[in-house]
Amino acid sequence: MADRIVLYGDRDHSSPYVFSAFVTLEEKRIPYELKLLDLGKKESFAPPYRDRSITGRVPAIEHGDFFLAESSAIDEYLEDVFPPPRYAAVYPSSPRERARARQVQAWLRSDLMPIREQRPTTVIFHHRRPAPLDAAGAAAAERLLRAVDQLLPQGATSLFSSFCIADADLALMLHRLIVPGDPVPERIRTYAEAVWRRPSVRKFVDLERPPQPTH
Ligand SMILES: N[C@@H](CCC(=O)N[C@@H](CS)C(=O)NCC(=O)O)C(=O)O
Repeated sequence: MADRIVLYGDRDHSSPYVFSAFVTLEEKRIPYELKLLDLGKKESFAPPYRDRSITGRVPAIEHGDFFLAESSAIDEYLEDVFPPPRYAAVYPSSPRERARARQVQAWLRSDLMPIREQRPTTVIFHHRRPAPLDAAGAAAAERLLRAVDQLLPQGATSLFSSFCIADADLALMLHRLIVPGDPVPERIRTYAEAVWRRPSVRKFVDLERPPQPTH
């Protein structure tokens, strides 16, 4: 029997990183169990999760006796262990496109802090109304939109020839602007909304959430 997979997420379903691992599992149609931690109660920093995940952060997956945290490492592990063509691909096959997808993922996780701070995912998933972006937020939004304009082929609904997990991560970042009504050019909005309609993404967006985020 195949090793079972457990995905550890946050009780609020508001982590963009859990989102990424969740979408990968759903795209690949891998059976898994979702276990939720209450980050408001610092459950991820309590043993045994703290020690098994090493970082004390969500997401992590448990696959048999292997435990792994860090969302993009999880996405890549799942791509390696459940590869195409038997399972849907979540990374492009060409080395350059694959590298570009990883670049986008790394960038979204390490930059654009003013957007992440002023447009937290509660704006998307808990319909919180944010204040207008300040100058730093507007500058970060401009950098994001300029990068997407450069990366996205005209009329495309994915960065490469078919969907990859960087599209999901990028669409989430764009929805931080789209949902509260910040200006986003039409073709970029069309792209992000197409990604947002994927069943894997919808399943995460439609998860039942506590009325008040705990974290
Ligand atoms: N770089 C990590 C970031 C993970 C992360 O920051 N997770 C947050 C939730 S969004 C967390 O676990 N926070 C624990 C806490 O603050 O109590 C990844 O990509 O997985």
